[in-house]
Amino acid sequence: MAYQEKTMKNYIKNKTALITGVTSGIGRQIAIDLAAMKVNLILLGRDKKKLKKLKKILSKQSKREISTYALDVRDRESVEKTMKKILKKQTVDILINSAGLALGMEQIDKGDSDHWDAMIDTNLKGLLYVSKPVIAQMRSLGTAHIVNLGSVAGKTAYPGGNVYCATKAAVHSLGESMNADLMSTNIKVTTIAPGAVNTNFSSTRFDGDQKKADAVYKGYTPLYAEDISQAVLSVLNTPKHVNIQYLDIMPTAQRNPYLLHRKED
Ligand code: 8X3
Repeated sequence: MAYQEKTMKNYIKNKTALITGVTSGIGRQIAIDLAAMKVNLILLGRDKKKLKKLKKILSKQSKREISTYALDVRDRESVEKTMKKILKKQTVDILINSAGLALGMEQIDKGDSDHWDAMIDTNLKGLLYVSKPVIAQMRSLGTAHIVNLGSVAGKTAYPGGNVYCATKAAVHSLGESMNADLMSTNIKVTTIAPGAVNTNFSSTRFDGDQKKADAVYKGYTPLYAEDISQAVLSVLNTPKHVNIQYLDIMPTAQRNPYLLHRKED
């Protein structure tokens, strides 16, 4: 068939997206933007109050179905139970694995083992616990899309990044394996690998030390949650035959974790 010029189409209208980590940052923004694209939403997060508030905001602007589930993706048993409940009554066309965090920036021999567990359990094991039952259902749908939030940290490790970098490298690797395992289906898998994004990421990493967190984004324009969400939307809003498997997004001032151009004040 000859190439035809077409205007932008909404391929995801009326689809249903399940998003983890929606109570802040990138996950929250993706939920807001998908609601505007007329997508039904299943929102997962740890904080019941924040979930309730987000649902209220989104319900006002969207006539789509929105349900929320308070859930810690680290808790395998409750993930299994909750996912069973969700998948019994809804089909998930889009899965956004956004829940994740970094804790600490100590050298490898000084790292806090509890931090390590929390990062591995959330960023890696939590993603697996949620994805497994959703993918099983997606196979029966035939056509679906999974987006995993990776990081430039998963591509290029940096001092003090150690376990966080390792979990994100594992997410990148899982994305490749998911694509391989799902080769014979129309289920697409995308890894999004952002550089510095100004969310609560750094204040969480530095245990609420706002001075340290602000210093991470000083002297240049970082990315914002909106930038990542826009990229996720454009990756999702593609025809069935287009699978964008991997996307790096960096602030223009940052070319990799070591090359960051800061202006002095
Ligand atoms: C966040 C990017 O460079 O702070 O995943 O690790 S970085």
